[in-house]
Amino acid sequence: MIDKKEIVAEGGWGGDGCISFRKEKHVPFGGPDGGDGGVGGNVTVVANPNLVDLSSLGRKREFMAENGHRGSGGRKRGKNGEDLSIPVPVGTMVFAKADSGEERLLADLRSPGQRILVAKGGRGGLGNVHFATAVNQAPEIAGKGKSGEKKSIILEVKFITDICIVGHPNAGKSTLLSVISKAKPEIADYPFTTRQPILGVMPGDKRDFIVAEIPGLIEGSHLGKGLGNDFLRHAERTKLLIYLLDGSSPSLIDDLSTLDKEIALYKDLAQKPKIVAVNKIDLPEVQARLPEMKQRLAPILSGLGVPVFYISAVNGQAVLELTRKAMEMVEQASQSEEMISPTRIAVFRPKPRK
Ligand SMILES: Nc1nc2c(ncn2[C@@H]2O[C@H](COP(=O)(O)OP(=O)(O)OP(=O)(O)O)[C@@H](O)[C@H]2O)c(=O)[nH]1
Ligand SMILES: [Mg+2]
Repeated sequence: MIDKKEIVAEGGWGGDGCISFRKEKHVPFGGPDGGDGGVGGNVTVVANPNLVDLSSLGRKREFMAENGHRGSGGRKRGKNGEDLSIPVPVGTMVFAKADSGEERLLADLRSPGQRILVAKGGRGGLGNVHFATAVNQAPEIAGKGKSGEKKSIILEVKFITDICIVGHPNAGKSTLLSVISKAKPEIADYPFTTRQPILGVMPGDKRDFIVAEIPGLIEGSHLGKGLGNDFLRHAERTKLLIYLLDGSSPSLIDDLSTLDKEIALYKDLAQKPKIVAVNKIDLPEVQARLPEMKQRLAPILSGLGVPVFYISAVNGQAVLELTRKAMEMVEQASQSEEMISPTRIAVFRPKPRK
């Protein structure tokens, strides 16, 4: 999966202005009539809902729009160069990289079809009609087309999701995603089956919820162990994390603490609302240990206000309860985000004294 790429975007050159003179019968000294050059094409980046990563851009690094065409006689303006659109997934952040290496956010393409102009085409040169003066009525000069803007651009995809399922390899993340959404991730009894984030759409009562499965995390993912923790960039903009634990693991509490540590080591993920789900309770050995698990987990999680569910992704037990709670928490998180958005700052006025 390619979710970060640096490219060079270059607007097309403007077309040159034209040097030409009117040639008409019976008009011995026709004046200048060279038209202007066309404008160079712009380079834009456009959010395309059918893409999930940047692989459609291939190995190409330089993206240049078409040059403007030359002007021609009869005051004809040259054709403008065609714009070049670079398609990227929804959730792509577009940065301009300065020579100093500093990156500045130009746009966060959050909705399908949203676009940003990243490199403007150059202006066309003026035709010789513009250069005629009282003393020079037959100018043999025209303007040259200008070069387009050239910029280093960094494209970084960060999925915009409602829920991210995180957990150790083999915990059953793909199985859970496949039962709550129409996604069809590969499911297998070995670790790291899922090697890139997978998106699914979970239907809710009022709206759909976007759910992602993040590849398995292990102790040391932040140091590059296993598949590393780069994929967590796709959890940065989620509203809720579901920690999925494998109930058949002999070290459930350690698993929880390792997972939580790996999450906390990645940017601000520690601040996200969470639910813990212990999976595979259909297995008899897990059933047998269930009371003990509950006894050990409850005091840790209730203190933190983190709900816990004991589920079986395979037979659906308690999955509905889990998803209901998840949707409720996502809605709560969305509302509190709206409250702190700058356009919604509440103004509190003191009540007049009686
Ligand atoms: N008994 C039982 N097995 C389950 C359950 N959920 C998943 N499994 C099995 O656990 C194994 C791993 O499931 P996956 O869904 O591939 O797990 P994952 O967390 O996506 O694994 P990775 O992608 O490798 O990180 C598979 O053999 C599943 O059939 C469950 O609720 N009960
Ligand atoms: Mg998986």
